[in-house]
Amino acid sequence: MDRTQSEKLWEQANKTLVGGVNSPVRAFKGVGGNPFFVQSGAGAHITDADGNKIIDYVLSWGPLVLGHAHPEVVEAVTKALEKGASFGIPTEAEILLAEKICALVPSIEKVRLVNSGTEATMSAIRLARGFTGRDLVVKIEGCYHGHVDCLLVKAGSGLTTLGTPTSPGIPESHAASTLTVPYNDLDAMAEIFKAHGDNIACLIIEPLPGNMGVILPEPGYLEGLRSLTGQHQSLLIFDEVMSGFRASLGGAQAKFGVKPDLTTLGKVIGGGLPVGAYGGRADIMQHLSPEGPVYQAGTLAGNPLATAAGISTLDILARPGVIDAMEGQMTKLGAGLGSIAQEAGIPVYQTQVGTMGCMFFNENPVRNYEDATTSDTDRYAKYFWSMLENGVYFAPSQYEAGFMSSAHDDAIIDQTLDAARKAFAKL
Ligand code: HOZ
Repeated sequence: MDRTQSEKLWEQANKTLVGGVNSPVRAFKGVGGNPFFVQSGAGAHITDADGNKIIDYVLSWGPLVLGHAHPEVVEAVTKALEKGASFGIPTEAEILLAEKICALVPSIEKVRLVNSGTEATMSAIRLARGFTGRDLVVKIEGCYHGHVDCLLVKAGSGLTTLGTPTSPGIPESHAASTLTVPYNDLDAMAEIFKAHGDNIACLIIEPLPGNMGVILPEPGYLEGLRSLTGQHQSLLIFDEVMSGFRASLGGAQAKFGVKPDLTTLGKVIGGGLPVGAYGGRADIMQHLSPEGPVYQAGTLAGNPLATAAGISTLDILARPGVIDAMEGQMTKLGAGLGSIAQEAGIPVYQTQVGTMGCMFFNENPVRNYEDATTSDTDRYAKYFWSMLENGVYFAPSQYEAGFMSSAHDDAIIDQTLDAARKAFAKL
């Protein structure tokens, strides 16, 4: 695989961009070596700076449920751009996107659009604190909620990949307001609530974690969190930035039948453009300015290009059979990879919910962050590079999810499995 142009761009990038990138996990530190540069995307493929055509299972880290540059999404965004890129004045498209979100996500009665998942979680935490008049936040070890100060404690995704799950630069007082508990451990959670329940504003969790690899909630776990938070009048926040519209059309909350008080969203609702959202019970949301005193604002919030992309993406995704077909392809891919691994005698532990999934290089089940970190990351790195060499891009870290799009047809899955046979033969 020719990488001449990518290597040149990498050298150039490092002169002006910190570490050559604008988001750390892109630097490929989790697998070693240098990243490739992308030139364009179409459907299930991206084309790199050297003209290599690569099958993409990262899909911009999740948003591109319809694949790259879906013609209807491109048309919607183009039409919106022709009418003006930003107004900072209400537009009808904001209402339409809000209505779609409220209709699809079971617990959302009212919603606020923002510009990223980080903004959504940061604002949801502020709202929870403002609503309850309490300060403490409980988070789960290995869950990642963007780069919000009080949530960068024992966080997954890029932090775990880089081996620094808690970031310097966060005042002691911020970190002290965050309590952490392992995923899938209801007893530990009950202890925390017993000790601090009266001061806990909220428990924030990825109900289907995707930032320490994809880990499944054990039966009764999410229900247990719902009942504990309810008993202590603390709010339950589901971070569905990743699982929203992927675990199912209504997210993990619809899939597992547990309703949080607040939900944070991002990725899919922007169809590839920068968007986030938080929403939930109307009586909580009405504490937000201008209805209530909790302040949060944004010049580009509800941006017309982003809302156009989001509306079009959700419209297509909600068509009969679309998400089911994608889920079927994910299952086919997982089953294929599983049997190839087994034939090669390489132990793997696989997870899948809806259109997201993960293959841990681990001989044991992975049920929390500690388990995830026992995975063989060196073997993952070899697998990653071998797959890329054979034209398939999975995330450059064992601790990220794999994503399916509606553009991944049977031929693409078969091609992926051919590449995997070659990769596993070398492991
Ligand atoms: N938050 C993303 C991983 N879960 C990383 C996004 C990026 O680096 O582009």
